[in-house]
Amino acid sequence: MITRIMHVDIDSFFASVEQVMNPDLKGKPVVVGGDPNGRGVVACASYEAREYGLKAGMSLAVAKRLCPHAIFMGGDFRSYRDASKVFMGILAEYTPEIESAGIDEAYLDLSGFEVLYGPAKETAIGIKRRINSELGITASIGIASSKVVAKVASDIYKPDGLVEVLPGDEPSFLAPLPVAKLPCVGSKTEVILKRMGIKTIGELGRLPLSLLKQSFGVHGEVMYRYANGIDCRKLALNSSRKSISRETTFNENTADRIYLNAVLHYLGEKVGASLRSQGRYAKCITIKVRYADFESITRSHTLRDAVNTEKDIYEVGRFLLDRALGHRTAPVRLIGIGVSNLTDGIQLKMFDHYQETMSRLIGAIDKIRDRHGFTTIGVGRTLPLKMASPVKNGRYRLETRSPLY
Ligand code: TTP
Ligand code: MG
Repeated sequence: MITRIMHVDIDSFFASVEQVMNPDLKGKPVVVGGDPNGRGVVACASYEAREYGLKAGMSLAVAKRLCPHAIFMGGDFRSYRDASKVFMGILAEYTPEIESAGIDEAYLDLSGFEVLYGPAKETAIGIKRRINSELGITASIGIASSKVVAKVASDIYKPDGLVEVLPGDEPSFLAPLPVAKLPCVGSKTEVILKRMGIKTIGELGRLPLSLLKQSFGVHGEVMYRYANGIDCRKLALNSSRKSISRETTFNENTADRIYLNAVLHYLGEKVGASLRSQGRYAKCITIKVRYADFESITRSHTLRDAVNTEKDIYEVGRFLLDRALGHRTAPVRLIGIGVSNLTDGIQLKMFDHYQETMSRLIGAIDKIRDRHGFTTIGVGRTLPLKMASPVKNGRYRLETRSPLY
């Protein structure tokens, strides 16, 4: 049986949803990320904005300089989540062999599918049409014999692209492309490779494995395999997100521990609510701190038992934050908290009335928040936020929320 993997990725997802919700924005440079006079970063730039050099991760201030007439907005995560559900629902109608790889992307395994349903490319055209008619946005699709090649293929003719790499053509397809197109090559690796004189994936694939291992450790081996189109990874079926996190960049750097704890607690509440809405629990809690000088640290702690209450998440987060900051009084630019190592349930300990009471209490809190807004109920620890941050749509308006990263 010939392996056929499809990678589907929506084009400029957040900005496209905004353009659908407000047709006046169609054809215009749109940036989702927040106030351009604030200190956040671009989460998504529409393709019209990309023509001016705007891209995800760029500071909003630079984005504004490059494209002063762009329309900047904070983002409406509920709508993005709803659009994502419709998108995943469409894909699920084609095959149950799906791995969701993020809010706007997924892999489908179509191996053996062609005999029943015709060529994979025809299926891809149908999927693109469905996404376009039901959501009003475009997606790009890559089809190949492995995940990595399908992912590269979906990316090279964005937006509205469709590329199929036929079996056996993988090395010649990859060879001329710049190394940065490989998902395992980040910006730092790209710089190192450039210094080594390596610009294309073909050149990378021809380097001796031993040299790559020596320079990049185990990662070097992955680079070697991917550059040669070798990727035996199976789809992680029905996997939803492997981690959930929230972070925020402050308007002004702060060293105020009480305020930092308040924000950490609030972000922990959001993470907990999201975890519970998926009926999941987490074993690993991670915090992230970025200082004013951009030095960033992350600290993690793995628990023996999985948790999902904000109290548990915050307590570990607070412990990690206290330990990370120590006696440092350096101002902080960003903090974040996340959970990973997720499970679908926990074993309730027998006669654990506390756990039972807590889960009932949290369930009631979730319902109140769903109905009346997130900020209607909270602990005293988040009071400093009540005083410092405006509330919009029942949520504190922190600077630059980043729901995914
Ligand atoms: P991507 O699929 O990486 O990007 P995209 O859909 O905006 O653009 P492309 O056409 O190149 O696929 O990410 C999906 C969404 O995830 C994106 O619209 C916004 C969000 N996101 C962030 O919040 N921060 C980030 O740094 C990135 C890369 C994405
Ligand atoms: Mg996308």
